Amino acid sequence: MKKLEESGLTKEEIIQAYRHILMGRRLDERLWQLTRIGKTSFNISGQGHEVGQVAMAMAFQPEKDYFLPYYRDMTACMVWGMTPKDIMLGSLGKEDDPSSHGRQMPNHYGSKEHNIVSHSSTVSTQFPLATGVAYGAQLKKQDYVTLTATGEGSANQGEVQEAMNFAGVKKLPLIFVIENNGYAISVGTDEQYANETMAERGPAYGFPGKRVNGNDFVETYLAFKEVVELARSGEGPALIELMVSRLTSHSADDDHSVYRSKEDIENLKKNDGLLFFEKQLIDEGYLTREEMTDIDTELKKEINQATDEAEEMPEPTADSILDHVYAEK
Ligand SMILES: Cc1ncc(C[n+]2csc(CCOP(=O)(O)OP(=O)(O)O)c2C)c(N)n1
Ligand SMILES: [Mg+2]
Repeated sequence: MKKLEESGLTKEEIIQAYRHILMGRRLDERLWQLTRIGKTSFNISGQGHEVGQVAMAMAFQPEKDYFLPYYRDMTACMVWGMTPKDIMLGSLGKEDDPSSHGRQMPNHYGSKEHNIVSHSSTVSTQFPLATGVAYGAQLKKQDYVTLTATGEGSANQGEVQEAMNFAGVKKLPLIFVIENNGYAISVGTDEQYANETMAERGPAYGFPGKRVNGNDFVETYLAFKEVVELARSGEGPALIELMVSRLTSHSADDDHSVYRSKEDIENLKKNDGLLFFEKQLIDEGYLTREEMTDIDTELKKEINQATDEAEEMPEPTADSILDHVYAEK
């Protein structure tokens, strides 16, 4: 693991990164609970992706850069500016949900205010949309960079190849991310692709591709920082393959014990990036265990408040069903 000081980030920024990572975990745990008691319809979890997502998102400038996420990117969306209450409003399908005003399934993140473009349930359709957003920067001579992500199974969809090819041809300021957690629902990587790595598809389309350990905060942050700077200075796109773990079942409607052995599931806990990051923070003198406990308590309070406030908000009314669906003239 690279040392935290090698990131070039300040102590405050590293502690902020930890708050984001822990918020991602705790909020997801809450969303999971809400499905179990019947208050929400669904949850798909980013547990095991949080460290990589925070390191990734911190390499961008969310106030101007665009993000076209996929359903596991809740933690990255919060670095981009969404709040736990925004997320909760989406999961509960409320009228004030910034993602879709309650029209979409939970976990389909979007925020006009924060340059986060909502996505379809059809996996990877955000890839060609992202080429359009990035092409816009080029045509309008603006210096924003676009980020889009998907899973390693979804990366085999046809439109992913079309998007990467177009981005390579046009040298778009676009960073493609494949969050490789080893599974597409119940299907392991052996049955998903025959390449050695997903990263090697970057050079096939004429731009860099790099595989990084998404549990190594600094390795991930520096890898993104490098390609974001290149993209912003007109050097074109890059592909990052983020190696992460899916610590939970695919979704709240799945039970991974059906296709993962007990031993594999036990081993997942030993590969939890949150625990690595906490150990690193202690070993390298950034936080004590007591300070972490205090942060955890604070975040849980914030989540309780977000849950209570979101629950009290109104549902969309039946007569507004077509609002926010079609563009107004
Ligand atoms: C085009 C399309 N095919 C199938 C599905 C159903 N589906 C949703 S998620 C998923 C698995 C995706 O796996 P991966 O890309 O590895 O992402 P992960 O869920 O592991 O993060 C599938 C098959 C879908 N939504 N869209
Ligand atoms: Mg996967």
